[in-house]
Amino acid sequence: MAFSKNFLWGGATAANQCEGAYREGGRGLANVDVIPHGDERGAVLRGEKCMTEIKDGYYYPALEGIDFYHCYKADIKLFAEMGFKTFRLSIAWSRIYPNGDEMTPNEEGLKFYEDVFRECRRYGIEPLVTITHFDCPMHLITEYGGWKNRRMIEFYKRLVTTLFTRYKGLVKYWLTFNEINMILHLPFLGAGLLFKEGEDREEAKYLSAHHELVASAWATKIAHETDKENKVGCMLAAGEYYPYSPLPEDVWEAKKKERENLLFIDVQARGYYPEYAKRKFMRMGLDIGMTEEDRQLLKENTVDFISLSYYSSRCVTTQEGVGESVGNAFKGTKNPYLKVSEWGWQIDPLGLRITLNTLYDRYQKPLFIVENGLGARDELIEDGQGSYTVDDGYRIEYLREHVKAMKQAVEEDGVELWGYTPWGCIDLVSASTGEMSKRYGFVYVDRDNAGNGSMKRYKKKSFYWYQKVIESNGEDLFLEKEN
Ligand code: BGP
Repeated sequence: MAFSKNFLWGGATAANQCEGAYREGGRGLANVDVIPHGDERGAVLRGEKCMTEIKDGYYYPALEGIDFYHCYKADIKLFAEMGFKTFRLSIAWSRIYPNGDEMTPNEEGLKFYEDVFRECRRYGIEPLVTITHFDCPMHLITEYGGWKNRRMIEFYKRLVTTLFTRYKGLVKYWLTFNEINMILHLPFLGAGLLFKEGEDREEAKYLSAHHELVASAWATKIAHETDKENKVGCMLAAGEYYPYSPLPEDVWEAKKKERENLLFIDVQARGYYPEYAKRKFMRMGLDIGMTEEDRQLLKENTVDFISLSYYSSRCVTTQEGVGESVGNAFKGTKNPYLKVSEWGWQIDPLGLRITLNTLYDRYQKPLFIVENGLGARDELIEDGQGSYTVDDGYRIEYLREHVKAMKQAVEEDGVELWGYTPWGCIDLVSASTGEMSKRYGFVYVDRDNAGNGSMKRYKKKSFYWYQKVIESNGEDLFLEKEN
């Protein structure tokens, strides 16, 4: 058997894309609330268009999400029925500290997550908690400038201390920042950054990244001090960079791009900035404000494991006239050998094996795939038993090929992998487009791009497929009918 008996099969979500109830339970406004669906979404995500409040004339899908806030019991029951061993979810910072800089937390917010964790435990599901999955209280952005400000470290420390203390014994697996490298691509979403005309954006992003890296090391330290059972991971938007051709310039370009991402994990897993990063900052004339305390802290508090999202490999070239590809906010060169999803994201299962090997070779720490999946348009059809379903063979195929690749990485290459939580195990709002129609789930949610629908949940064909995968611990990747 490839996977250990403790392998953590499950699914992943994030507060901002599923909870909704943005004004309930004393919750404060956050960056993720004010990102509209539609043409201006990209500019808002990148911090180019300033949006700090809810405005008339826009539709903001996160405000209601899929109403997980009220439906969590029924949703977790469905996850349990699939056999989940773990469930990845995130904390909305502004439920715990509505403004972010208060001295005392909001009990109603704390209670909500406590109830969710207890519900998971009732079914033997281990919660896997992302402390911040893109969200930042709006007050911290308008008052302090988001992560550009070093004071964010202090607010984050307060948040994590509250969480680790309150959920001691209930939560063991923690991720400090979702896709920490996203700050370079979608800085308003990733770190609450807004830019002024003429501001040096590169500088602002790397300065903010340093603050997040220090905050992440604090979280690791505090987590271990609070409970030695705690396991803390970093989280990378991963995907190997391929050179488009064997032209040495293309190979060098791929290496540079790879380092742009790995820089974050180099610091979080090895405990220091690599030489190439120091030179880069020197060339930029950037002082990230590293103190002796920071240096020590980073060194002594590296993560226990490395988690990653993987949707596709990436490709780059220095040559002109080669087609472009899109995907998870990372623009690149079109790889002519790969098929693409309906949203143009390239599909490359072997790339997952390659990516896992790169990360394991480099860091020698356990890995955890906490996002993977296919965003596709689904059609709800009658199931012949008075209800509805989706015949999503395309999703099963995508996932099956990726599970095979991860199995090979474990079995043949010896990569230590703790678990697998496909993204959006229940349909939720897309981060990049704000659409509901870009669905990843095993469970269909009746909701459309304009916010219409009953919010009812229906099991897709992939629900039964995944149930079988988990039951057989990854040995049986086919539904009966397909054999
Ligand atoms: C990752 C994010 C998720 C998720 C996923 C899929 O970058 O961590 O929050 O949304 O990508 O992307 P999308 O929703 O844009 O299809």
